[in-house]
Amino acid sequence: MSDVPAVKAALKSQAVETPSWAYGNSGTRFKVFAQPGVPRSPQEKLDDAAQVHAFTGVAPTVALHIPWDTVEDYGALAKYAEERGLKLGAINSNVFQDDDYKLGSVTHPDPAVRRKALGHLLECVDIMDATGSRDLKLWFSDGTNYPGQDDIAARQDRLAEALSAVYERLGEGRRMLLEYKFFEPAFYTTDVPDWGTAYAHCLKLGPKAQVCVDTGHHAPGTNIEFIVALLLREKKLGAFDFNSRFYADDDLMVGAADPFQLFRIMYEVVRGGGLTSGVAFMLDQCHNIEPKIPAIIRSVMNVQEATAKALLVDRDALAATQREGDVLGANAVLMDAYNTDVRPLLAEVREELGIDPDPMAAYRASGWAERIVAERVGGQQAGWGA
Ligand code: PSV
Ligand code: MN
Repeated sequence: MSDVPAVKAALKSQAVETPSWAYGNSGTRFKVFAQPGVPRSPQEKLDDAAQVHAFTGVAPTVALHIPWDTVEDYGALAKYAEERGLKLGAINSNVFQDDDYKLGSVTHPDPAVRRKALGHLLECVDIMDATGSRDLKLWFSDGTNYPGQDDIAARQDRLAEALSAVYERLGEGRRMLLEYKFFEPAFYTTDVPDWGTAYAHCLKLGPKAQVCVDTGHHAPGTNIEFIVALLLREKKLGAFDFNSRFYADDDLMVGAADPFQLFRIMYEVVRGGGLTSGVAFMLDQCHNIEPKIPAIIRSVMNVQEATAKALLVDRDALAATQREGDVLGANAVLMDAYNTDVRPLLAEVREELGIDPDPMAAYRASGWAERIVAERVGGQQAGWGA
């Protein structure tokens, strides 16, 4: 698409969902560095998310993580979000932080633990009903550390049973997104390690079940854009958890480690109709050493830049060179788009949206960072498990 008004319209309609947990403290297993001004409640996380939306114009929803964002009244939280121009997004379940889950959650050998895990997932569906969230995101840390520890195939049966119970409970217009990750915390087998496993379960479940591609959850060198193209073709790409990585699940800012990979992914999204088919573009990141709100603003901008470049690919020229078997010509068409400086175009898009063309500078000048440091004194800062 090189029709500039159409490119701009597509960029204005793209929405990037930010994760509540990225506003809280995070770290590695070695150290969590607390930052001043970090939210102490789900409401304060929404206050920060509202800033990201105000300065980017394209981040209107916030994903919740249960129990990290547990509140008494989810309807009231949704209203709180709405008053700030936001909506609550995907509900992320958590069946990995309880002592009972040492040997697994929905695939645990003990049916009592499986029941408990399923209970949590169903509670997350109740929460979706209260918040109006469309998506339930399921990530399972389930797996084993040693050969022989458990029956690999039996664990798949247990997984299928739990997924089907959740599927049955999903309301009209709701979706479940099954996320895969090849290892960690399990080191020998993981019960949903790859897109193929996630796809196989989603296919059996039905149209409300789709795959979530977390860009940090693959072995090094994996061709993620191929996975994206294939899942889109099969109508099974439900969402992205965007982040970037140098080594494993680093959860760094999307587009920071490998902007070219992000462009290649976004090209397949554009090519496969994923910009308009309901694919959720979510961030799943941890800002361990950098200030969180500007890091999230930067991440949203990185997604927009990759999307803009993908939209600028001259699809007709690409198709012609591909038909002719012109290997270098085809590659050049793609690289021309990638090498375009789209920042002026995005600045125009922002001006047309009525926001500052430079979100980073505008946020810096807003005084919000200083205000939260001054005001958020005392109480317990949010973080993993809080
Ligand atoms: C697992 O590593 C994961 O990517 C899942 O999406 C979790 O919900 C999230 O991280 C927690 O940060
Ligand atoms: Mn994720």
